[in-house]
Amino acid sequence: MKFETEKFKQPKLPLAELSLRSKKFYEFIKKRRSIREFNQTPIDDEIIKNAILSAGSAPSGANLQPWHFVIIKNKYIKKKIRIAAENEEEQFYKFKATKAWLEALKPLGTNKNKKFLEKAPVLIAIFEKKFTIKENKKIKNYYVKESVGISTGILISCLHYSGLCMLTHTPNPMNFLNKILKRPINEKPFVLLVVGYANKNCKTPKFAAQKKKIEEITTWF
Ligand code: IYR
Repeated sequence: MKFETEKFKQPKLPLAELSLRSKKFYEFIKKRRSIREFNQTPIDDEIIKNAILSAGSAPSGANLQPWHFVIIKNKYIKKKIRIAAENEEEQFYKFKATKAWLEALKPLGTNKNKKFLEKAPVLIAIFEKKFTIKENKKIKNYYVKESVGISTGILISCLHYSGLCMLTHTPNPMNFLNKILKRPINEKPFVLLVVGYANKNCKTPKFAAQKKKIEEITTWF
């Protein structure tokens, strides 16, 4: 099969400049923290749009782009989401979580209360599409989790670069999001991203800043 191609030209910069860029990027990205205390300052739609465009530029299996993003600013919908999420979280903390899991969560101080779902100015529900429905036909997507995971990482990076804070929230199960947000059955909630600005009294656990050393996470040949 013939397909069209276009010339790709790699931008060229001096090594010193490239090296400095990598260092600057690391200095910037390591400051990201997951937060749970937001204020109500609104977010410019332009920032959200650019972040979604960035996420949509991610690599994906066969370039099938198996993702959908729902942006929620409406306070009634946020309230519905909070109520449904807190119901699931109550079950989780009371019955579903193993002792070991609750122990691992202790330093985060989390519980079933999810006030941030109403307080934060924007929620972004990210959906993964196992298949796409086109003209009544099912088209299978490939490497869906990998693709949506990479896309979400780019989304988080762009929002952080735009001066915003986030929480990657994953109430379990999340299928209530399909119902509230009227999404079709071929879409499965991946992450509920809570986005906004940190409340002035916002605190983060010190332990969250402790990242593994490079020796612990790499093997070089
Ligand atoms: N979804 C629950 C529990 C929870 C699980 C993990 I893994 C976390 O890193 C944080 C929380 C909640 O949001 O409270």
